[in-house]
Amino acid sequence: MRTEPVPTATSPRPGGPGRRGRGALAGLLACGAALGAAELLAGLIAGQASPLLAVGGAAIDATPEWLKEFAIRTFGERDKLVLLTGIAVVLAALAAAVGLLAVRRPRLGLAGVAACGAVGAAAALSRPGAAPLDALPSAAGALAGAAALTALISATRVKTRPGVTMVGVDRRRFLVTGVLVAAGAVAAGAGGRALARRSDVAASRAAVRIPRPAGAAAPLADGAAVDLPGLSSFYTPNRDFYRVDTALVVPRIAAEDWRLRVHGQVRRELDLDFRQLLARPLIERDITLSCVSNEVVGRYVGTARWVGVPLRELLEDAGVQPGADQLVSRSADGFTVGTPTAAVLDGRDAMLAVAMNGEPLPLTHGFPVRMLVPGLYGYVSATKWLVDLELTGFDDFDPYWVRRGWARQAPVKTMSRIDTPRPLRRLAAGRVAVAGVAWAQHRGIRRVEVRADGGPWRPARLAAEHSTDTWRQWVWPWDATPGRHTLEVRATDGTGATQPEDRAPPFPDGATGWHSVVVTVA
Ligand SMILES: Nc1nc2c(c(=O)[nH]1)N[C@H]1C(S)=C(S)[C@@H](COP(=O)(O)O)O[C@H]1N2
Ligand SMILES: [Mo]
Repeated sequence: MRTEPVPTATSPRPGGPGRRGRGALAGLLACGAALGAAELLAGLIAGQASPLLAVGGAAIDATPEWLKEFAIRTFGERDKLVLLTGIAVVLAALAAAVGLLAVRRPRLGLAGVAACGAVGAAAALSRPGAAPLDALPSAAGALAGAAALTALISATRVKTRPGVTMVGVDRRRFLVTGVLVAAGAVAAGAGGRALARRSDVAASRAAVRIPRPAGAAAPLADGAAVDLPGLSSFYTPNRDFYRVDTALVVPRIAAEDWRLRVHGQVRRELDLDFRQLLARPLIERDITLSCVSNEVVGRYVGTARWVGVPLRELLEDAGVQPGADQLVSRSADGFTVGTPTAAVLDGRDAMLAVAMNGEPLPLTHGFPVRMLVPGLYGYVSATKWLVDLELTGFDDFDPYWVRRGWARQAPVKTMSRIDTPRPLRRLAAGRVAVAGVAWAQHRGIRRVEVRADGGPWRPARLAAEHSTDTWRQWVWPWDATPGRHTLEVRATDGTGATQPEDRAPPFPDGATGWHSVVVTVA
């Protein structure tokens, strides 16, 4: 390409504003080229996460507890989008800085690119189950970034001809190079993502047939499910079921590729595939699952009909050795959970679930296999994308959240919630159905009481008890009089213990306190 110095007022001096702006732009474009090349390589060596997602995953694991709590509280289920946006902003600032540096000191600019590549490679290699090959996308990205940066920076360099003293930026060449780099980056990135989706787990899931459970769920008793506008339905549809996990990208494991290892302090190691798992007698159970991060007002709770393999029978086949008081379960993405072995063996319906509300587990809820132990918060019982069970001791291993200060033992705390009326609602005077749900999995709910304006507690009408492992809906008919009113609810569990009034945050073993709602009656 012919290069022509362009003497103009807007790009007058070497290193002037025109060059600096182009330097920053060159950095951003080179960063795009690097990411595009990295995505392409990540897609080619199928199954490996891109450096960008590896950095994101490492950032999630390294986030201090207070920040994580703040993020969950502030952004809810959008926390991952916020994290990715944050990474993009930091990366863009870094890229612009490298570009600016490269204008004056090209070698230092290239060193900056190499450093970014090294960070990407280190993050990729630090991910659970990483192989040396996982450094490749970062290396390819760094090479592409360096090449793009060199080409773009040389286009910002001043050209002089003998006898000509004009100085300036070679705009045309910069523009053409920039467009080529951007187009290449987008094409490579899109190609990489398409390749990554090639191994389609959705097809595997669609092909799964869950055999009829030998132990069908008890039919729903009359009056166990109340249908009332504003009240949570007894079964939570899968699309509405809360999702809480540390996975930036949902692990994608085809049922055909799934294997489970049961090992550690056992008499006999087990190794089974999905077909062998489904060949075991299945049970079908209605179980309410709740998250320790659920605030008093929270929605991180839901009830589903699950089908799975009784975990106790599996562990009995393996032969648990005395002293193995902790069952450590591992997810395909390296996440770990520690469950008291005693809780799994005490006769409750602990299971390896394969179906949720009549379909194979949704990918986001752990396809193909997840664990469930009624009565325990999710982080100590409900491992999704389960691939490994190890019998060990509580003294021998700290799982993911325990390492971050959460309690080792975390039975669900008794909780109740007013679903309707919604807070700050304006209501008409007269009969109002106050209604909600209460849960104390595996102990059951014996009583729910409601009061208005700190008056006497009144018993709510409870839906029939379906199982102690599920929540109970409740309704309280209230004669609303004009004015502003505070409604409060509290539940008493099957042991007779009443939900305490003291407000405590979720950390370290679950929130406590009464839910209250303020409404205005006209
Ligand atoms: N692999 C994996 N499993 C996991 C988690 C996780 O981060 N990774 N989070 C646990 C937590 S804290 C909860 S509350 C439940 C939530 O399950 P759900 O997303 O299906 O509602 O999953 C548990 N299982
Ligand atoms: Mo959780």
